[in-house]
Amino acid sequence: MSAYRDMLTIRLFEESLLRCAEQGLVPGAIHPYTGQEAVAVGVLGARDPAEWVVSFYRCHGHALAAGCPPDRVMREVLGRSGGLCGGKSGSMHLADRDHRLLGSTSIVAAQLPIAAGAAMAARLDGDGRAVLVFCGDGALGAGGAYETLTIAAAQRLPLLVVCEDNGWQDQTASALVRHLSPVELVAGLKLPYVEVDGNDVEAVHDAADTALAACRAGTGPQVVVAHTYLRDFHTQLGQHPPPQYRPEEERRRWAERDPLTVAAGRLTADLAALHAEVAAEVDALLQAALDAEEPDPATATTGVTVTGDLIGAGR
Ligand SMILES: Cc1ncc(C[n+]2csc(CCOP(=O)(O)OP(=O)(O)O)c2C)c(N)n1
Repeated sequence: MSAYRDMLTIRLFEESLLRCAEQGLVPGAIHPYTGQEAVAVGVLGARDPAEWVVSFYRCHGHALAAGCPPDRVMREVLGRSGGLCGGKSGSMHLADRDHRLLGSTSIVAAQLPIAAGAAMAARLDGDGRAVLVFCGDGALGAGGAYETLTIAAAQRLPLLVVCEDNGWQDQTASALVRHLSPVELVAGLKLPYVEVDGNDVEAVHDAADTALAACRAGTGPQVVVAHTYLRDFHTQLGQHPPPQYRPEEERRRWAERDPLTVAAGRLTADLAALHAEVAAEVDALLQAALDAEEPDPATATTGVTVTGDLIGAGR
């Protein structure tokens, strides 16, 4: 029930932000996480909260599932004071030291070497903790991903790579542009991996739990390839992309396996009441964010140092 609630919170959070984007209320672009909620909630449900997480531009769901306060995430995305990073980072660059969200990056695959560095620090600290990093399927085709995975394997770094294979890379179907699937790629690098139904939160949780245990035990990097689907479009810049971007039949097929539908099938609780409750919560935090001031321009060049005193502080 708690996983269902967490996924529902992310879904309604993202849908309200999409409506805001349509009204021009979101500075810059947002990359929705609708449809992929079971990956963040399943994986981060298996994490030790002391373990660092690194994300990418599709990061709102990861931040919420990592325990970042939803009101502060909402304010950050809307560029308001009180946001996770003072309202100065925006949608693609969420970071929160209190909840061990090391950062999120707009540069495809750049999160991987950052996470490997954190995993190196964890290994040197000998604290038995893993580092978790999320990426899309397209990111695994980037040169930096290959280099990171090679070094992580050679150094046996405690790194869990969660590849969210949603079948698309921006507005291009992955099948049209990739030579190897994520699984073929990591298998070729001789990395231990598991494939999982990324719309089944329990299956994702179990896969991540096992992979994290292996990372912590010192067997080196592990990869979870989660097959999932993005319900909305790659990014939302304040207008609807043309409908021909995603085949209607494909969208319908995946909608039948929506992560909320899959999880609901196992529950007997009154989900209508829960929906109303979560919707009211999300409405309230959206309103509070919209009512908040924009950051004071005098603070534009001040910030929080997210690294340095954080990683490897115990050494
Ligand atoms: C280095 C770099 N190249 C290109 C882009 C533009 N870009 C943003 S998202 C994206 C597609 C990435 O697809 P994938 O890794 O599958 O993740 P998804 O967006 O599907 O979650 C591209 C090419 C970028 N942000 N960074």
